[in-house]
Amino acid sequence: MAKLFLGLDSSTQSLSAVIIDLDAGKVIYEKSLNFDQALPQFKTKNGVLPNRDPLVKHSSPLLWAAALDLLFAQMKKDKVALGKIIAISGSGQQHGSVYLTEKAAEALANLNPKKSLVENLDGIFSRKTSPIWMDSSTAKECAEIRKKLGGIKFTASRTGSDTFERFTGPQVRKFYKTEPKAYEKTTHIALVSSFMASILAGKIAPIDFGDGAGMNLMDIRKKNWNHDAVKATAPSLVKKLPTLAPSGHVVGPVSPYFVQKYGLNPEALATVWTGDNPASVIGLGLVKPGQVAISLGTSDTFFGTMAQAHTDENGEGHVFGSPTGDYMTLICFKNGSLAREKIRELYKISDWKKFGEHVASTPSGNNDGVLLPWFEAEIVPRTKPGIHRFDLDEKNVAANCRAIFEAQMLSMRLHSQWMQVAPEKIFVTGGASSNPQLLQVLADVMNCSVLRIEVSKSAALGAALQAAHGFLVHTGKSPKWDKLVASFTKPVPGSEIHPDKKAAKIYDQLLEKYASCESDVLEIV
Ligand code: XUL
Repeated sequence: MAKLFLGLDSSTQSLSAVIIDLDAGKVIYEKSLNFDQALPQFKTKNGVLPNRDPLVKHSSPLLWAAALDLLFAQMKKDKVALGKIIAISGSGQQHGSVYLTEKAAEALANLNPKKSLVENLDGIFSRKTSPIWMDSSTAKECAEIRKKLGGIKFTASRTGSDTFERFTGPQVRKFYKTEPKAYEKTTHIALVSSFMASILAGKIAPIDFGDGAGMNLMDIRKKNWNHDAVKATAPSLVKKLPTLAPSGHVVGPVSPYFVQKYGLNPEALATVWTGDNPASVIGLGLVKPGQVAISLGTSDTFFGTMAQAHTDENGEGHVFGSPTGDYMTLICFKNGSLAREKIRELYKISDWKKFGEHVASTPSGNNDGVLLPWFEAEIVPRTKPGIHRFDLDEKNVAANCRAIFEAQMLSMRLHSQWMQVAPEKIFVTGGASSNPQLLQVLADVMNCSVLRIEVSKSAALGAALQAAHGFLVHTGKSPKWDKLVASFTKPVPGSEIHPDKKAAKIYDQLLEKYASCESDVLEIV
């Protein structure tokens, strides 16, 4: 019998499902359900509830529950062999938090299949809405917690990251300060991931080491709740937090609700979920320390797997637990395609092919020209918007095309050094990864071969693989992650680009100039 595993990804705008047949090494089903379109009664826009304060971004936990019902109904309608699913895991948008009362455990244990999940769960929340990762209303709380923990370096070295406005701890602190009564009534605080896992398991599920690291509450090395961080956040908090566990760990059989309503096997296992980024790391095949992926999207993201928890003393990058038991880093550069598109517009370049031709027509190192392309306020390095040129003629179209991408890659190299990881190969994904001229610059700056991967729904795929891994461990096997992911995460054939050794030397030197330009500008602004 085919061994099927279901991975779900509850992201900002949608809930997705990926089902894999493990022995066949194939994805057999994929589906996504867009929240705004499928559930308009919740009145979200791009998955977010309207709010007068632009810094406040909340969503509704009942929306996520309703989406789970709808997606299972859709799978049933699509005649998916739900009875053959052996284990389910998932991933959630990171940092978002759900606040439950003492009624929650009982409601979860007694889900009535004659009613919807919304009807079953309405009334278990001490806070109707959930702050999500897009929220940036907790600057004050971040400063308060960071101060109590001894500053950026100590906060990062204990919890994996400096305090960030979207991280759960500062959000919990704000809730405690602004709604103390509702905070007191809260018996359980869940993440999006552990909330969804709790519904499937019919009991309060643990938080995993991947998503737990996005809270500013977990000790990144010991993988338990950090006493000082918890104390700095809110009173009586430790009682409200669930246990921590490895992702994919079996919570129990799925709730009878899903068996009776949708035909899941009563022996199917519900496992611990993780965050969408840790799940993507698996879905992209980064299961060995030293493996790195760069996603060239709206923002550019640098993901890497590492064996030791090195943290960033400047507090720009994050360290989370990886579902493999190693660590992963996430460094997010806000001015990704956003900035590349601005240059394209500015110089009236018709398309990306032409942009690539401009890059190829200029020499590596751009005759020492450097551009700092912060069209938007940047996260890494933290700075205000500003465009700065050094030895670079503003009127030279081709040189500016090369300069922006060289700067972005040099910045990635510079700001990922704290990881102490020398990648053997870099996997690239995202829109701009189809541009060979840009990939050559990437390979040369990093002095490393580059391979393209095209995985859609990498988080849900990672979650399905996590379900398979969790099941195998549960049944006494010792599955190897690299074997498990191999047939699901193959790079695009023939896409490997090797670094040009001469160009790589030029970039070793340009990196020094880039770093000094950056620090000069950061001192002034
Ligand atoms: C990561 C982060 C986002 C969300 C998106 O720190 O905030 O990537 O996980 O869902």
